[in-house]
Amino acid sequence: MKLTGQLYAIVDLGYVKPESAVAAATALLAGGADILQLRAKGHAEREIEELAKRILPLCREAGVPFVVNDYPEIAAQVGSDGVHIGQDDGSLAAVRAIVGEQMIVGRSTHSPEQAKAALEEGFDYIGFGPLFPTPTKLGRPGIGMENIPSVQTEVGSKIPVFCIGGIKRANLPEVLAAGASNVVIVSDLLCASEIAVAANEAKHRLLAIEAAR
Ligand code: TZP
Ligand code: MG
Repeated sequence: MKLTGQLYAIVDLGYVKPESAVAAATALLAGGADILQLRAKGHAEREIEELAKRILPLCREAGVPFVVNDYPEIAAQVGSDGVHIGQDDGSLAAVRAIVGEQMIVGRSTHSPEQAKAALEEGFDYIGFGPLFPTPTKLGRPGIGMENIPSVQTEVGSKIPVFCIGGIKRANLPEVLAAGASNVVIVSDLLCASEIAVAANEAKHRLLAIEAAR
């Protein structure tokens, strides 16, 4: 499965209770998320695996790639389309040894140097950020938007670059004007009163801005 589309949404158990995770996934998909990730920091692996097994068929039905954050073993076990790892989560080769050659493997990057290194190592896509400080990723400073154009040119011409961190429906115009084309939006969607409506607004805003370029 290939990663296409501009809106990468995350079911993050920092915002959604485990018992609401499937409903949140359903709503994000209904709203038009192009990629869906399950992110569950500090939860038991068994619980994450159970949720992943329930969310995977929803993504399959929607034709949307499903990505598991942080746990290559769980990704391999449930047969997700992708796995996402951070800077401290080891090499691509170590992940490939667990998930095989077919799975999409993404890397979080926090600087242009890390972005280029991830491309050279062979990752299938990157997250680039946090652009702005965000409660979803506490303790990480915002890196700003000034390096988006160079990362788009040098990395984004080869693999998808998803800008992340503090991105909301309201600031999509400025983030895309700064050069981004694909984004991850977490709290702005999950904290909305209607997750599906919020995701749909984000999706349409992205498509409209892209179409007007
Ligand atoms: N990695 C960098 S910023 C971030 C992650 C997982 C969180 C983004 O969440 P939000 O709520 O969209 O700022
Ligand atoms: Mg991680």
